[in-house]
Amino acid sequence: MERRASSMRERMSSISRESVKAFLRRNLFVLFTIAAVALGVILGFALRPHNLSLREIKYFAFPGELLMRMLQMLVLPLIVSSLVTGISALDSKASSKMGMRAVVYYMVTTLTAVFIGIVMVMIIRPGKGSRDSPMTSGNIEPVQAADAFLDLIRNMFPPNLVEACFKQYKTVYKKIVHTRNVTVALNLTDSLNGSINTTVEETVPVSGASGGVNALGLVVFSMCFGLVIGNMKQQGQALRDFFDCLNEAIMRLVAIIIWYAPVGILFLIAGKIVEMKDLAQVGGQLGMYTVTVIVGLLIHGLFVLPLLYFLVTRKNPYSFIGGLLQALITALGTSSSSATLPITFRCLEENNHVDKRVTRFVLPVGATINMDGTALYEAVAAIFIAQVNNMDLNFGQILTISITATAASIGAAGIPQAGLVTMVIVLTSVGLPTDDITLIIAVDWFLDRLRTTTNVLGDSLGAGIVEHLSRGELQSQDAELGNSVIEENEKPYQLICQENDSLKHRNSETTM
Ligand code: 7O9
Repeated sequence: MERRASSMRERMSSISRESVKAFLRRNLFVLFTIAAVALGVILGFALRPHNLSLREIKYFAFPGELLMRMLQMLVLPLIVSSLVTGISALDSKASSKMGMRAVVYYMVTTLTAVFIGIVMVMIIRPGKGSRDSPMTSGNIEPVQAADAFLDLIRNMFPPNLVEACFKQYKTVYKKIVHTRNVTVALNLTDSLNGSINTTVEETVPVSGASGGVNALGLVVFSMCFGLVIGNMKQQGQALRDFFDCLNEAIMRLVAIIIWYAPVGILFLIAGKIVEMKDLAQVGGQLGMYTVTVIVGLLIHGLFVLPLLYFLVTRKNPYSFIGGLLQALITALGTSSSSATLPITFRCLEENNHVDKRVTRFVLPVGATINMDGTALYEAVAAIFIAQVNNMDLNFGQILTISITATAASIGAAGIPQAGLVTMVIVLTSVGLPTDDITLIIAVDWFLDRLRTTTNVLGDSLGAGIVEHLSRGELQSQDAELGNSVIEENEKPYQLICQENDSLKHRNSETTM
């Protein structure tokens, strides 16, 4: 009797030990990543009193820089291959329906984010009181909104695909002096006319370029390309296989790089903390402004978006967000939603089991045009600057700010040097002074990280919502057996995973 009880106890403890081990194994990356953030913050603050020189800080942050470079290396082949296969795997009716759903989701959430931002900045009123002096001085280049808009459209159609991988079109201004023949009336009564030559100086927009990936152009091209090869039936099979295989290969590279991510994030965060100016300086209006943006982002990311997810799918949004933790922390560390894209893909597909046909389609488009955090931030910043200048905005002006902030967040990836340029456009649309942007630059690096996290969260929950809404089309496509390229490759892989799980044995290939 006693022996049996003790063996039971032994088995129980071994089971719980097993389950703890399984839990640790499953969440190893996330635990590492959270530990990396904590260590990074501690290390950063521990090194601050040592007053490192700028050169030393640069060397110190080097491992973080490496992570950024590795992630960015993957982004280009990843978005092209995933968009091409994502769209070609769906028939055109299914992809247009899914596209519509995604666009409606993007519009609704971006407008909600702007609304929350405006309500928060109206309630907290961070700009009232005596005026802070700008911490940095610099001149803000004036931008013509019309030219920025035309640049956006131009960037959608890159004339050279290779160049689109590293350059964007940007309008630059040139002063040109030219003579113009002007007809003048010499004598009004006799209608005696003559002509004289005058020199006029004119500022003309000419073509220029700015560094950076032309994401919009590549996204437009890849979507059209995917649509076309999807309709090519048997003839397009070779290309579909090629891009599918390319995508799979890139995802395996992601699985390798993800091991390095905690180290990179540790140094990215520690480096930034060592580098930042003294926090005590950020007080008064700027401090309240930072709080306003943070509260707005928290409300949007932790309540509004999860509520929307719950209302649509009736599933627990917070367990979905739990699966995304690593992507969110990477966004916090890198402050770039495009660099985070490889990790976002992996979290959604591996942890949350979102259909690959959805993630491949929705995530790259979301990373390019859906930026809830950015829209909220720009609206708050514009109204903050109005408050600092004691300007009362009427309803029409607030509406203008919401529309331009939404448009700016959608177009950001297509506008060269977007950060400042979009801010200038929002401010000039209601006649606010653009020089006051220098007021908020001091905290921009910090708020950028938080809004990037919100952007990634919005894209990911969007993928979950679109998958739920499109399950009808996805299932009917599954039923047409053997039609989908993805299904063929996916089945054996899933089988291997299941087998391995039941054997409690992992071979290195499946964990990758
Ligand atoms: C934030 F997904 C890709 F690969 F197609 C892609 C590549 C590049 C998508 C977008 C981009 C890109 O260049 N985006 C971009 C985003 C360019 C300029 C500004 C921004 C806005 O960035 C956000 C912000 O500053 O609020 C934020 N840092 O989400 O990355």
